[in-house]
Amino acid sequence: MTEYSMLYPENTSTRMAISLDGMWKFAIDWNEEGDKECWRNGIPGNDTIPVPASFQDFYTDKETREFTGDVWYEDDVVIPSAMEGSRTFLRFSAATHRAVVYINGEKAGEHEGGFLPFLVDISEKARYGEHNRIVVKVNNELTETNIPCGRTIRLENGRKMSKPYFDFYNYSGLQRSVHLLSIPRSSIADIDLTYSIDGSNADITYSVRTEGNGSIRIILEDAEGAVAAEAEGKSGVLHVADAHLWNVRDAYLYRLRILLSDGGRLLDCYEMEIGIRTVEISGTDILINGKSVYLKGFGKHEDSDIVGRGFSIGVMKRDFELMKWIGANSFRTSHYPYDEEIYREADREGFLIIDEVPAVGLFESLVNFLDAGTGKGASSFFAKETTPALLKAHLKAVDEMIARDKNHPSVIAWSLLNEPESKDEHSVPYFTEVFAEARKEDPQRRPCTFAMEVSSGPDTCRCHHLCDFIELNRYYGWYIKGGYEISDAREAFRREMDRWKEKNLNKPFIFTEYGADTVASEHKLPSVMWSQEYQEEVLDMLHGIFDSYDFVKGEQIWNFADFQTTEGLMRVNGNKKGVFTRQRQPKAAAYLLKRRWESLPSDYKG
Ligand code: GCB
Repeated sequence: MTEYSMLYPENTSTRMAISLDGMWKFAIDWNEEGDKECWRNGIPGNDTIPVPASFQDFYTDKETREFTGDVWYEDDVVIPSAMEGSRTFLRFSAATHRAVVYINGEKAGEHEGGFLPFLVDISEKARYGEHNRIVVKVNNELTETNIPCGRTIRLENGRKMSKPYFDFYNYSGLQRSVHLLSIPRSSIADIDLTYSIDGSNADITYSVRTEGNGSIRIILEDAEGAVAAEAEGKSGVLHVADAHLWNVRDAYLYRLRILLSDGGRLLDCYEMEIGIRTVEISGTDILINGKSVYLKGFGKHEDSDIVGRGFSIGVMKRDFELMKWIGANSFRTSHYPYDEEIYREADREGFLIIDEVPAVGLFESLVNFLDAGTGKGASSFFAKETTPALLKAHLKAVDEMIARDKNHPSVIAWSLLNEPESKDEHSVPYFTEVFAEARKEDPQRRPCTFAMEVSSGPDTCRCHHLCDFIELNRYYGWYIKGGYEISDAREAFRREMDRWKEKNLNKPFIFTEYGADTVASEHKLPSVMWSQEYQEEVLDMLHGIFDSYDFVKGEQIWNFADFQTTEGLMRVNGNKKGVFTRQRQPKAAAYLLKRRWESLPSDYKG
């Protein structure tokens, strides 16, 4: 449970949510003097920058793009007099990776963890009906005590540099929306929902957490606005006759209205859209509303030209249109929880989400994603001095992610780590705590899992017993035996899969990564690695293997689109495993996937 309410910022009859998105003042703290020079009272210079956005890709000099340290944002906000008397908050949908928030020169709050929201209570410090100076210090340094993991080094010229242990650019800043919130003193803080379906009827069991006084009434309205069920009390059951279920690529949303009143006086009202559906693992099946589903889709990134990892509503729309066009039904929020708007859109479009916490880079290697497969590097990432602090940050992110996302019908599972060290005995207690936390926090007890890289194999991984289904990231035909050796890649892959089969885990397997880097300009007949032809050959080879094991219940290719990474020998201005280019145009493989996914039934192998 988080210390503050994670409810999405809605305007209702009792609440105000005012967007502070737009141009903010911006300054980079080149000389690490911002604290000493009291920038909290006002930042120097007159540069301005859009919020939300990553700061990196607007500027034309490399020093700015690669800047590691503190960047400062400032906004002048008139806080309406009408907000006085209620509780007033600043809500940051994310600040990457840590932030300190000041109002009128006074510290109001701080938060660590770059991909989840936090509230800062400014009720007492705000000047109502007047101008207020909001200053935010955002720090983007990577450490081994926070997720995602990495290091910060110092170059000989004194500049700091980020060394991510992961394969995406360390974009940062205020990358998601900021809101000014006004919430009544007695208010609705949270709600838990669980579903059970019985024939054509459904029961929604609910439990509301409130602050202050009042009693609860709860009303469920169907998509036409007709009342479908009602109940009273902080916890109870809504009986829905002839329930219209939320289904894969066939969404149906009800509106839930929660009213907090005191003797007939309305104190607070909160509204949200929900979908009635169940999620369950049974043997090797993933069941949605009791029916088997085969996952088709992507590992994605929030990544696009110019705004970097900044949320772009236009890019979001395009991505969903492309996912519909290609016949996908799901995606993983690799490697961090995405902007809340993306989950709301998935709720509306009926996409299934594997929601991933930002636990990536938990492997002793500077280039984790490349060295991992070779087994290079020490094998005790979880037996370091930093481990207790890392675990604390990890558990906090799990709590915040589940608190934020638990009521989205689209979210069907929690992915609790990406490609961690899992062969070492020290992984076991660490993973056990993370899994226990997720299971404790989620009222719907969704399946929990983690994505395994190739050295976490059938005979080496010590943690897969914790998973409700298995996520495999496999690059046979690329990192393993690429090019003309692809026939050996196939044999090696088959041997691995046969070993998994022999283990008879009786759990579904999902391929959460597979693919090949492909430069959109390259065509070659016969193929070579990096050409569009080769991407198709790899996919054909891998799909053939997926199809021959009944317990494989899904394929999410890496990656939806080309994306930015740190520069280096293995990356051509970013990772090119996209099925679409970074500008969201199809490579040849997109047509291959479209043919395949449109022809596979939704309950394939069910
Ligand atoms: C992986 C990582 C992902 C990388 C990908 C790659 O295993 O999970 O973050 O981008 O491989 O392309 O190497």
